Amino acid sequence: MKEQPDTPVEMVDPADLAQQAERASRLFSGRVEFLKSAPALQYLPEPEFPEIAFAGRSNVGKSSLINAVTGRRAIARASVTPGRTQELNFFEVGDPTQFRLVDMPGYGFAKAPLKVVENWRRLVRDFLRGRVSLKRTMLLIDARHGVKPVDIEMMKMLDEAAVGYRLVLTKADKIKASDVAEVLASTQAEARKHSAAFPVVHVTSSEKGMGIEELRAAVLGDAEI
Ligand SMILES: Nc1nc2c(ncn2[C@@H]2O[C@H](COP(=O)(O)OP(=O)(O)O)[C@@H](O)[C@H]2O)c(=O)[nH]1
Ligand SMILES: [Mg+2]
Repeated sequence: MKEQPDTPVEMVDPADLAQQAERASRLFSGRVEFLKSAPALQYLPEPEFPEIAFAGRSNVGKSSLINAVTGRRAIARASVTPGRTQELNFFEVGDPTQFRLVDMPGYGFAKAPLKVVENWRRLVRDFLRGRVSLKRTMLLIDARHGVKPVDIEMMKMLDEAAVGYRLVLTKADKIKASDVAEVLASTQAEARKHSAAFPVVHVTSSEKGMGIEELRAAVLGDAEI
């Protein structure tokens, strides 16, 4: 039997990938606009466009990555003030709108009251389960720490909701290349244990622009599925 490539990326023609990246960067250099914050499900915008969510522990580099992908200096941070961390923030891309980015509330913050954690879990789980327009989630993992038990909990929520997700290592500039290779291998090994996880893990640095173009192309591709 012919051996199957185990990664979707290997099946993509490099020329197509380059074209996709160019299209993505053109799209992101146009209209990107904050739409609204939803502190509870009843405040969600109508699910009229495809959505790509960004999730991860607080401080993992979520806002920085959204800013890097959209080529804005502070679009994600502008709407997320410290007291409003338990909200889903929606951004629109394209004119007319092509898709939305969703900045999900961070998790794993130290010493959070139980009630806050429970609210987070309910909001996130209900959103993942019920959001028909949600095409993909980018789950950010700090390259310095690798996948932690709280991240595995999040991965299980995504598996159970059958929401496909890509693992994205952040802050790769902060560690040596050999350590990046090691955390990439262990993260890929973890991804293989999860039904809804992509086998290919992205390596990024918002600070240095590493992996941003590829991620942009992936976001666009996922939004168009
Ligand atoms: N060196 C480096 N620092 C980063 C990178 N991404 C984020 N940071 C820093 O990590 C901290 C948390 O980033 P932020 O985007 O606010 O994380 P969030 O809480 O997940 O939204 C900030 O001090 C950022 O400047 C990166 O790629 N490289
Ligand atoms: Mg943030």
